[in-house]
Amino acid sequence: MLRFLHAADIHLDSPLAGLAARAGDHATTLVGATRRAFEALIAYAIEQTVDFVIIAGDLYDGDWRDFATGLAFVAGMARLERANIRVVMVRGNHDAENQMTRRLTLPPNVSVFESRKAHTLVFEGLPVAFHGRSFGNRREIENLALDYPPPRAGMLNIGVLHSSATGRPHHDTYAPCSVEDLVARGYDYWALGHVHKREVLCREPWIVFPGNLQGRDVNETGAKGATLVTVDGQRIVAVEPVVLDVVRWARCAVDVSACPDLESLGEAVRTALAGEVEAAGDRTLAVRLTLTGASPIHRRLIGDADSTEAECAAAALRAGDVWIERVVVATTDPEPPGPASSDALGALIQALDALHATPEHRESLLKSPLAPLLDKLPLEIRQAAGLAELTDGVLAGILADARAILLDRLLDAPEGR
Ligand SMILES: [Mn+2]
Repeated sequence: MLRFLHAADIHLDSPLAGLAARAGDHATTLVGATRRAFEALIAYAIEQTVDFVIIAGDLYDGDWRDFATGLAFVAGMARLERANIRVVMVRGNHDAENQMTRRLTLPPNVSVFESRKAHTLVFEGLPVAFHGRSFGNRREIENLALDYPPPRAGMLNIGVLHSSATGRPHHDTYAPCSVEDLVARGYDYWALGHVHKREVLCREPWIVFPGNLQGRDVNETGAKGATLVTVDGQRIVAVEPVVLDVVRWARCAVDVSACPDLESLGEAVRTALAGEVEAAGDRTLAVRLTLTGASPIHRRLIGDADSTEAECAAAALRAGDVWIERVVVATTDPEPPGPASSDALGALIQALDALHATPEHRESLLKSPLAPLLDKLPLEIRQAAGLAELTDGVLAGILADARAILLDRLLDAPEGR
């Protein structure tokens, strides 16, 4: 019996997205999440006494700021060396050879594939042939799989490759290849990396993306970890996910239409989070919270965003070890005041409606002041806020929010709020 762990996309020491000052007590946990998940991988490998570990690229997130990240990796590798566990790895787009200016000597149990050409590694006493090739450049657009060496007879053949395969949403195309290209090499197992969501592309032979070790933003929800493979002779008998993340990302939508005030809304949020907290076990849960439904306090929720966020954060703290990454208020007004509700108010609402209904007004809003303001924002902030492109729908959303804020100030705000 032989057992190995297949991991990829560790992105060691990369910060989790959406971190802000308001992370408060959670900041340290969130900042250190990828490092702690890596340590969990090492601990698991030792505890399970696996024969070797494969890292299929993007071990690092990019060039190190200092040597601390590289030293953390060496520390993990040294622990595996003492446990007689071998490590075989390729570099991916994030840690391509030309991306990294700093170097550290790795312990002898660690082998990194060269980037010049696909080649085969074999080790004494291990009936396994590893075939692989690292990324030399960040942008590797060739189909690297085509040049992988033929399988070795009488051995378990494993291909290690960082690749977008046939293409996956939200992932740049690197070293693209088809499932057929991989099957045609005649290997027993393809240890892929790059795609952050776990996926088994094929079972005969096994072609596996283990997903990343630790989710890094709200698009990487659910359990994360590595894949444990069991081999009997030359036959793979089990391929199982192993959960190793220390922070779990989730999206949670809460219908707050039955909540007449912030207090009851907090209670609804706390209840809604209970299931996610349970699923996350003893990990920190990072949540994108979306409030939905026709809410009697819709205008208040938008008009006093600070109170809304703080109330949700308070509810989250009561639910467990939960950090709210963002609160999205997607509620609607159950009784929107009409244009005829009162003279002055009616005129204001008519003016607001006209802003969107009239093409000239829409045009002028888009040209200024919105577009120049948005141009000043970095693209990633615009994307995070859903403002990457200033479409008609986006403009309608901004105007609806502006309307709610104005009406909240005029109609609902108590003195001095
Ligand atoms: Mn990656």
